[in-house]
Amino acid sequence: MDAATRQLIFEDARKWVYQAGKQIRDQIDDPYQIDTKSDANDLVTAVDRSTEQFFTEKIREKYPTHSIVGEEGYGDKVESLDGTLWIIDPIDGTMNFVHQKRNFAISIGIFHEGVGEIGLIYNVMEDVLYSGKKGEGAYRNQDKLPPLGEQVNLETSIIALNSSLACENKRINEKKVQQLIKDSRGTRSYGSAALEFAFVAEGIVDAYLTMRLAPWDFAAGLILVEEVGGVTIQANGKPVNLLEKNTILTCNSKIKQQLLDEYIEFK
Ligand code: 2AM
Ligand code: CA
Ligand code: CA
Ligand code: CA
Repeated sequence: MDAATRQLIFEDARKWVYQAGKQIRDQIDDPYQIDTKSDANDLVTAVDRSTEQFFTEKIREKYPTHSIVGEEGYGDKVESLDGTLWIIDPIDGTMNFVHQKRNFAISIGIFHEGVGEIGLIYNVMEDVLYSGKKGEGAYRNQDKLPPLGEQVNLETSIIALNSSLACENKRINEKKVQQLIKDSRGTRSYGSAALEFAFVAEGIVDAYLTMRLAPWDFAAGLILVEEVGGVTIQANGKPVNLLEKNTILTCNSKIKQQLLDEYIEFK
């Protein structure tokens, strides 16, 4: 994608993100329907749905040849990374949206022929937009984010992870995760994968480890993290797949190998 095209799409995407965010803020205290999806704690609301529909309508009108993947199913059936693809999570952190009325984000990643071109993560209630364009750096509102630090080590790192990783489970060795909790400076759980990615890009968290994220949870985040020199991989060390669920490790490159070698072990 050439820089001029990227800029035009970026400006539209950013405009729509701000509009959608304002709509959400304006109705934050209104009643809305809450349903569950895969289990009783997997929530979805009418606001998730209407926000995704807002984006799909805007994109289809302006960019009819582009494809869309959205969590709530208003996008297309996408089976390849051909062409220009928008990957959308209308509300990332729905549980926070419902219970806290804050700490949730709109997340949009835009890819061209499988290459990450534009990432937008909007913390709606704080009105903070993290944005990035391929090769042009990442921003927090108007401020350019500096490259991630070179002098990072695990002992002084803050690691974002879901506490369930430290509980007995079938997938990964929880003892190693418990050791990671002890060896790192501290851990955090924000409840929005997109914001956790944004915090890695901002350098206020040094890594984020999580199981089973869908493409809309990490599409924007991986572009932002890459723009500040960080890495995003599957927790088994393989490259991420944009069309499937993935385990995810996104972090400062300096601690990647140590995390993979010493703290992440699949059963
Ligand atoms: P969501 O709010 O868009 O569903 C919560 O730890 C984070 O994990 C959120 O970013 C949430 O995204 C995501 N997530 C992915 N799969 C989930 C699931 N089955 N149930 C709840 N949260 C899920
Ligand atoms: Ca969801
Ligand atoms: Ca999500
Ligand atoms: Ca969501």
